[in-house]
Order: sequence, then structure tokens, then C-alpha cells
Amino acid sequence: MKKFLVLACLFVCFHGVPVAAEQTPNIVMIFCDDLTNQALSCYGNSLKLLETPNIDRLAKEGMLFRRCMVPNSICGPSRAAILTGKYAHINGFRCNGDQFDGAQPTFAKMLQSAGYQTAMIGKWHLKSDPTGFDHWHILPGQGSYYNPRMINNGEQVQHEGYVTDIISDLSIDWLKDVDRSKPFLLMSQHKAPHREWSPALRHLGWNGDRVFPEPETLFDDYSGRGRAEHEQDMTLEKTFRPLDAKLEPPRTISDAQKKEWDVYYGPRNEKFHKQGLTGKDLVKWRYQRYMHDYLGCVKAVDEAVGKLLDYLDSAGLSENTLVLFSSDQGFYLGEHGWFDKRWIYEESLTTPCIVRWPGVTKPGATSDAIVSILDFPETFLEAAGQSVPSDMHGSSLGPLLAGRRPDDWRKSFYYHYYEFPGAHSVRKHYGVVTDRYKLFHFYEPDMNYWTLIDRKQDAHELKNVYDQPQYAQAQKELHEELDRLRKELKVPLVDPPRHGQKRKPKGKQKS
Ligand SMILES: [Ca+2]
Repeated sequence: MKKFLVLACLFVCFHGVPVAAEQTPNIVMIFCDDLTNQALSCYGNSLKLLETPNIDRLAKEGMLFRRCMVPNSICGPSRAAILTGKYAHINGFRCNGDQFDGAQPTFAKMLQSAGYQTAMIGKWHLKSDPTGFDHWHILPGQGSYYNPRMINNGEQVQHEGYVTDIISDLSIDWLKDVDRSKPFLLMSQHKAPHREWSPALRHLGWNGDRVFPEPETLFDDYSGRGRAEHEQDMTLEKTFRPLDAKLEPPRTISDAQKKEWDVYYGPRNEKFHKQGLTGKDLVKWRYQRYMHDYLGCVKAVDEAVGKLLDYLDSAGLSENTLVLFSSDQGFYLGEHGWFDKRWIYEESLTTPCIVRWPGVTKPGATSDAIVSILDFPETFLEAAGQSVPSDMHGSSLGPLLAGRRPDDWRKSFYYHYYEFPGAHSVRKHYGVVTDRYKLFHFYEPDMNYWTLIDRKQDAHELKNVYDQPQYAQAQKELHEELDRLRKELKVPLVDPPRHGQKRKPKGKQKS
């Protein structure tokens, strides 16, 4: 740590930024559920779907990571990975529905032992009760958007209002009561913008009549890829439900047709009521509904971030508080015709990551380095001057935050998704990701094939070039790198039995 502080000081002295990193910093982690880079204006999405001024403020005052990756793109596993700093095959939480073993070491426990006041407020989603927190006030399971029930240190509480506002208020209330003589860790974890994307009432109709631009791959037909992509169940076309849309699609029949049917069948006949938008028209309509609701949820998150940053300012806490903003994974906003997550493809592999640490991060900095949510616990521990356990899998972001990318910073990342059978029918796969390539393996007996994606030639990741002669060398090197990573991370050759696997698999697990 001393070495890093010296580096940080060198950096800040060189850049003329006020030195604040010599004090043990407070840590605030603002965490979302299913929030994706494409929804945030600071990530510069070409479709310009939404303005997020408060999250943008954090990026302007800190460092934005463009390629922060998750090891397993679903809710619970990401949370377990952050707490433990370890991959799922080590921390035991591979699929939603597993139960987190709260007896294992977590960074929250380590900070608590080091004298930090610790709080977990909002979505937890790990089944077992939180450990390592002096205070916890969490949603049970997925929680509700409106008038949510919560669990306050083991006691059920009924709240009134909108969940994002409530989590924001509870977080600020806790900050108001902290002992200012000691550092603190606050994990403020939103439910939003998880499915079914219910906005705050004040945000209904927020977009006026604006029509959201569509992603280029909204009508992806999955040609050029294998069976797994064809057989998933997460499309706007086939998977989107009435509750996701919340409104009925408009009828498309002509007045003359309607009159004719009324004569023959009566006005409420079944045939009449089945008529409506179909095919691409229906997908386009659903995409508009989806964007209204999803982005509406993000608007409330952005407001919550603004309130929290304003409070830190007003309380004089901003200068000595490291703020990290992120989500448990990214999400598809119609790319490939999809919503949801799970795949190693870019939209769900990466997740927002913005860090503001006054005196260390240069305002407005960005990084293209391959980083991961696995790096968060080590970053926090190092910032707190604590030793980092050698069995954690990530690396502290400290040097990157101070503007220096170490020569040995990771150049590849291991990914592993396990949840099949499960919601949305995305098959198990593992693989390696580099700046340019992804090599991944669907490894079940009935779904066994490799995919190689060259992002430099194929930005939308539409073409499997595995075994094409011009990629022979790259493919060989990627296989070697994947083997190396699996060996280093001690990934078992056969998946251990899934939690509760003896029972009939649930087809409707939520995430
Ligand atoms: Ca999630």
C-alpha cells in the first residue's frame, strides 16, 4: 500500500491535483442491477438514448472504464464475485438460486475488522443474510418496484414509495448517522433497472413523443453463429410478455375490416381481439415500450446518484470518499433482438464502471484496459491500507486510477456462464476475451462447439470465424491462453452439481 500511495502522490503532485489520498478514504459503492453502458450518456452510445447528467458528473470528476467485465453475467454470481473477489467455481455461487456461503471471507468483513463502519442497503439477492455489515437493510429476493417490503437488520419493514428513491434515502440517512471519526463503507444497491422495468410514476411518459432509434442488429437472424444463439429464449419477438410491455399493442385493422367483423362476429369476437401488430412491426413497437420503461428506470437511478453526490458535498465528505459506480452486468437493449444478459457478447459481458477518488483519479479520465468487477474488492482493500489476500482473483485498480497501466496488467479475461437449464435458455459457455478476440466454448454434450469472434472486423459480433484458415495462428494462441487461465484459476474440468440439482430443474428462475 505504501508503494501505491507514493505512486498516487507522485501522480497527483505531477498533475497538480490536491492530495487527499493520504487519509484512509471512505468508500461508497453505488451498484445497479442490469444497468448497461448503452443507457448512459457518459459512455457515448451512438443512439443517444438517454441523458444521465448525474452519472456523467461522476465520470467528469473521476475515471470511466470502457471495458469492465463480469466473470458470469447474471445477478447473484456477480454480487458473490465482488464480495469475495473470486470466481464462481471458488466462491460457490454459480447460478441464481444458489445460496451464498456468508461464512467465507469477504472484503466487507475485512474492512469491518479494520475499523470501517459498514452498511449494505438495497438489493442483495444472495439468499443468506448479509455478513460483514454493521447495518443492512435489503430487499427480499428481487424486491418490488412500488411500496417495497424490505428487511432491516432481520426485521421486515413495509415502505411506501418508489424503490430507487427509498434505497437512495435510506443510504443518505445512514450516512447522516456515521461516526465521522472512523471511515465507512456504504454499498448502496439499486434494484433498477431490472425487468420488468417499472419506472417511477413521475417518469411515465418521460420521453414525450420521441421515437427511440433502433440498434442495427434488432433483426439479427443469428446466421453466422451456432445453435446456442438460435435456440435462446430472450427476444423481443418471442419472449417479451404483456407485463414487460404493460400496454396493449395498437390494432392495425382498417375501419372497414372492423365494421365487417362486427357484422359477422359481434364487436367482442375472439378473432377481432387477436388482430394487432405482427412480425417486425410488433418487435418495433415492443422495443419502444421497452426503451421507455428501461430508460425511465435509469432516470430515477441517475437522480439517486445526484442526490448522493450532493449529500457527500454538503456533508464535506466528497474529498475523502472513493465513489465507485457500477452494475452487476450489462444488458441488451434490443441488440441481436434481445433483452436480458448472460452471454459473453459485449453488451452483457461489460458493465458500467466509474470511479471518483479525489486526489488520485484525474478528472475526466478514461481507461480501455480490461478490468473486472473482481477488481473492486482489491481496490477497496488497497485504498483502505489493508493487505489483499493472495487467493483473490482480481487486481487493484489503484495504479490505473492513478493514471499508470502496469506492464503486466491483464491482457485477457476468463468468462464462465453456468445457468442452464434456466431462464432464457442460454447455454453454458466459457471462454477467453482479449482486446480484439473472443474464443468461447459451448461445452455441454448436446451443445458442443467453439466460437471465435474478431471484434476488429466484426464490431457487432455476428460472425463465428472459428477454424477459418486466416485465423489459425490467433486461434491457436487463444486456445493456449484459455488453457493457461483455466489452469491458473483451477477451473474444474467437470462442473460440480448445481445447488438443488437433484430436484427437477426450474424453468422459470428469475435473475
Ligand atoms: Ca442483474
